Amino acid sequence: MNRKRGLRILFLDGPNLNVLGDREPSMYGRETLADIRGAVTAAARSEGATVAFFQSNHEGEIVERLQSAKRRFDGVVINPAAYTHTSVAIRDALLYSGLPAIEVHLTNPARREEFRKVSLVEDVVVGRICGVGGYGYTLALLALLRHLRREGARGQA
Ligand code: DHK
Repeated sequence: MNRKRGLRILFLDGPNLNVLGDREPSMYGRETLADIRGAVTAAARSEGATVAFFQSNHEGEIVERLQSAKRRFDGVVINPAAYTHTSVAIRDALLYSGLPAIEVHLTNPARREEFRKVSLVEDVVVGRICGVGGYGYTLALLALLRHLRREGARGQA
């Protein structure tokens, strides 16, 4: 952690999250990814943290972004979307990055179809925030910053 620069958090979003607002609004809401990013950016500014965003519909691109995040970020907020339920590759890349992560979902997958009840990253993240829509991203940022600051303080003790 670099105290002068502030903590750097990478937000990663998986497939179909680029069409939020237009996609099954009764399920995912009317908020767009740009709206969510705006709220996260404002929260990051007041926390003195730096945020970067990446969305892809392609598994390999998410894997590559996680690989390159190692040593360039302090933590990750990830919504792997449909890849949550299928991608060993994203799980492995998250482990490779060595970065503490929070898993976010707009909906609560536990209340949906059986196949959404499996998360291949749930046991390698610090925590999960589900079912509160786009607000979950801001909550994830605050939770991750708190986690990192606590870990940092512990490291100095
Ligand atoms: C988003 C998706 O695209 C789904 O495939 C997941 C997740 C749930 C969400 O709630 O953010 O099953």
